[in-house]
Amino acid sequence: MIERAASGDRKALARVMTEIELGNDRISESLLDKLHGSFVVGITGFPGSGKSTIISGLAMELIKMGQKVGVLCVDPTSPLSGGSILGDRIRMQELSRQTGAFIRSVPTGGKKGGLGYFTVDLINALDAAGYEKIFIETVGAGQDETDIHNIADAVVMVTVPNLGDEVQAIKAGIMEIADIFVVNKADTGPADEKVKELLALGTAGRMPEVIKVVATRGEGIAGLASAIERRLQQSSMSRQERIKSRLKQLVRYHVEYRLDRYLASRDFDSMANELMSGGGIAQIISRAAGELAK
Ligand SMILES: Nc1nc2c(ncn2[C@@H]2O[C@H](COP(=O)(O)OP(=O)(O)O)[C@@H](O)[C@H]2O)c(=O)[nH]1
Ligand SMILES: [Mg+2]
Repeated sequence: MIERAASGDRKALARVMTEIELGNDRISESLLDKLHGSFVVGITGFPGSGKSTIISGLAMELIKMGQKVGVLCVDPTSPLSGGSILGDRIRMQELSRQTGAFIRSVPTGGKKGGLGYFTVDLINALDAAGYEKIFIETVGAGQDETDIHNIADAVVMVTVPNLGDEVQAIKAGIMEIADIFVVNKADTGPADEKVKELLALGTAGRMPEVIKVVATRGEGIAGLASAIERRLQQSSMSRQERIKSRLKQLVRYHVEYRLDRYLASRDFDSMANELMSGGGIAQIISRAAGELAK
């Protein structure tokens, strides 16, 4: 299945991803000697800011140049409410018909930090299958959403005119939030003011890159594509270092996954009793740690 996925079989790739999401570690492990070290680009911003439309535009440009592009749409909503996946599907309809594109939505499954527990494994699956650029669409304005910064080689934050609130959020730490800012929907309001506002948050040492875009008309997409490309080429990390740095996150996520599940399922009542009747804390924890690895 892995071999077929790596050689371009899309159905096999979809099955590999399903296995990953079911928590099949063997599958995740068998990808490791097939990684190329693809570039990962995070696209973040409020719902409705135009992330999916922008990714569509960017990906179509890359596909025209002969690249293979993977897209992971992280969906923070609960499976019960159905999520925003439908909207993403519609926005990316043209893209999804391209043989050079592979789009997948990823439930967060309750993980904190903005991404799902198995996102790095899914990146690896796309990487092993030869997708050289991987976009991750994630909802947020920076603060509650730290994962993407540890995983992506470049982060783009999408804002729109007439939305003042998030500038305050950005002020908290502009440089940590994104490498590139997009003022999308420049056709709907005072976009130049918004650009100025964002630029004003820069410091002498580091100015943010701000790009005006009308994603629905494709305006500014080429400029954004080259800004992202510049950013990726500036990175001093080698392919091997990119792979390694993502694997560090993979291990963290898997620990988090098991820990969260453990905490949700355990009978802490009996542990409290054990503690009261003289069981040591370290003893209880070491038994818990043993169970985590199972
Ligand atoms: N007027 C205008 N509408 C846009 C633009 N970009 C996206 N939209 C619309 O905004 C809505 C949300 O876009 P979408 O890409 O789904 O946003 P997401 O939730 O951030 O992924 C859709 O109806 C898009 O057609 C733009 O540049 N101008
Ligand atoms: Mg979307």
